Amino acid sequence: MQLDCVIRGGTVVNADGVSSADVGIVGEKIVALGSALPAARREIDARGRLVMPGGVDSHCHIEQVSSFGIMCADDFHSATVSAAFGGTTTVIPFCAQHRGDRIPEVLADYHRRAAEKAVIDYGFHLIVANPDGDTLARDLPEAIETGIRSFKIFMTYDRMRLHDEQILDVLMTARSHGALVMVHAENHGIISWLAGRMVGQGRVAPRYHAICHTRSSEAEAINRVIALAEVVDTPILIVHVSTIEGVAAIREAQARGVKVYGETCPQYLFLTARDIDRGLEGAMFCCSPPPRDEAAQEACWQGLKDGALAVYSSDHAPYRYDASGKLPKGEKTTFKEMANGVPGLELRLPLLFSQGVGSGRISLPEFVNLTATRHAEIYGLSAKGRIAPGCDADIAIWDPTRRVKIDAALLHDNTGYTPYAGRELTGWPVVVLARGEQLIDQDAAPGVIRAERGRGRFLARERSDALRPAGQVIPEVAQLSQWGDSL
Ligand code: DUC
Ligand code: ZN
Ligand code: ZN
Repeated sequence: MQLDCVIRGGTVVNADGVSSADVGIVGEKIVALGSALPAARREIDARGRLVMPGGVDSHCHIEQVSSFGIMCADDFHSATVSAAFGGTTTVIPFCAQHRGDRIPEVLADYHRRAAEKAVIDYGFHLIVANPDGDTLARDLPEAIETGIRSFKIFMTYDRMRLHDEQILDVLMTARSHGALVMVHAENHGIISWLAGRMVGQGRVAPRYHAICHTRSSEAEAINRVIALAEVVDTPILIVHVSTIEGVAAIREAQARGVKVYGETCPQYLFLTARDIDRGLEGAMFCCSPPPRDEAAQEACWQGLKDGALAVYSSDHAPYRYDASGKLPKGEKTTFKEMANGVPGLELRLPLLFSQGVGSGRISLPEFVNLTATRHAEIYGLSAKGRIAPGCDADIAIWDPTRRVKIDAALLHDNTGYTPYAGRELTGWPVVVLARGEQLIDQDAAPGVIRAERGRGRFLARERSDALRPAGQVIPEVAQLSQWGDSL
């Protein structure tokens, strides 16, 4: 067979192991893995380099309006360009329903904007803020039919949060039609009550944000939503887990047989609340939940190691340090008014590689699993996240020795700063292919991306194993005959 491209002489890393192999590509697909593959039209020399699946970032906010009505700094072009430079070749951002929005219109709007601009492939999750009768009976099942197989729900934020009965409704719909429910788990009452007191006392600096979002608020909400998921035996995924207690609650539930997945993000491994404690500039480190302390970082690392946390995503939520984002009221902005979130699409992989693989905390296969393979498995993208015949040729070739000092000017998103400025990382993606097209070659053309706007494709996601109920209905509920098979 005439190969279009061979990546020759590299070390191929998959979630199940490391091997020395050439990778043969025809068109958009990987077709062969082996030694001494025949000459191809295009040859990429990967000697001394790691050949890894492009990252799959299953949690990022792109061209999305927050519940405060603030548009984030990246559109589908800048965000996907930034992702590609960081070695990520698939993203799953959110289509956000706000109260009063109709879901079909929300979806059409995001589809249109992404199709015009994305340079890498993308799926969508759907944020559900208004689970009324039509939404549950018609709009969510229809969205699932189109391959949007995950919903995000919030337990906090005045304009987004669902109460327990609404959460049960969404869980039941997800169970019946095959979707995963992602949960922003923080106790609203604790946070808003504390924030009200702080603001009343004139304590309005960013550091009070971290104080109001207590560890207990995360722990309570995670435990509560796990209890709700158990009632209807529906798999859930807790996003952006940040605390010792949160990781422990997920691990305990998993040990009981509950199907609950966890996610953590760079900000919970590499930042602490001390980063926020620098006056107004702390706003650049403010996200929800907030970074905690070294012990919490350790718990998150441990969770990634033992599977309590299945995936490591960016939660890229970019807001500029100006009136368009973090500081709507300039220097008078209180922590309650500033947009929540930090950028991370481009540095997600380099940070974990340098600090995780480089320090020996995680192995290369674990790195690939946490950044690509597990995302693809859980979110139903069987052609992504692996270097294997039949998979899409989405590949990042890494120079494991390249040292890079982080500076916002190096990055390609529109945030204008990075919380990781000044850090020295070792290991960097130098060549990036997406469905066989070489988008980036940092050796031949540093800082250049060759990718047509809109080349990225929408990915209708499959019904993955993660969506299958555990088969563990609590006995009292199982006896309710009217629920019968629908449970
Ligand atoms: N939740 C997120 O997942 N991202 C940004 C802000 C938030 O509350
Ligand atoms: Zn969230
Ligand atoms: Zn998020």
